[in-house]
Amino acid sequence: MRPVFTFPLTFLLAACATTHPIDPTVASTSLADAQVVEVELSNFDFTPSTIRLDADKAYALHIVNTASGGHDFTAPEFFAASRVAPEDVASVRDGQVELGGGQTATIHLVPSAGTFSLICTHTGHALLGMKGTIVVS
Ligand SMILES: [Cu+2]
Repeated sequence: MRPVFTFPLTFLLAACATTHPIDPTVASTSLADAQVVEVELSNFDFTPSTIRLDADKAYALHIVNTASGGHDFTAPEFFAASRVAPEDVASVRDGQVELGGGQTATIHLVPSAGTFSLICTHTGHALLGMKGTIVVS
């Protein structure tokens, strides 16, 4: 008897290929020359609280949590409007980069123009001032 899993396996591979596309625009952008922008997360601030970027330019967003507790960098509209490098897509979940105490993350991306809100969604942190704005022009 022929293996019955041949068709489903082929289908699964095809599904993976279509749900995990590689953006040719990001790949062709010289991310090696990306400008490093550092954003510090602390109790209870983003520094700087207003992040200014140029549209269609490559950046390495270096997010540093200097606190001993966890914080997140949540900007779903910003990430949705940006082309995030394929290798960094997994670090951004639902527009959010979660960082435990002392952790860092670097997200390579090319932003699009707009003004986007930035917030830490940990309970009470935004009320204590942990919010900001990302301005891309
Ligand atoms: Cu926080």
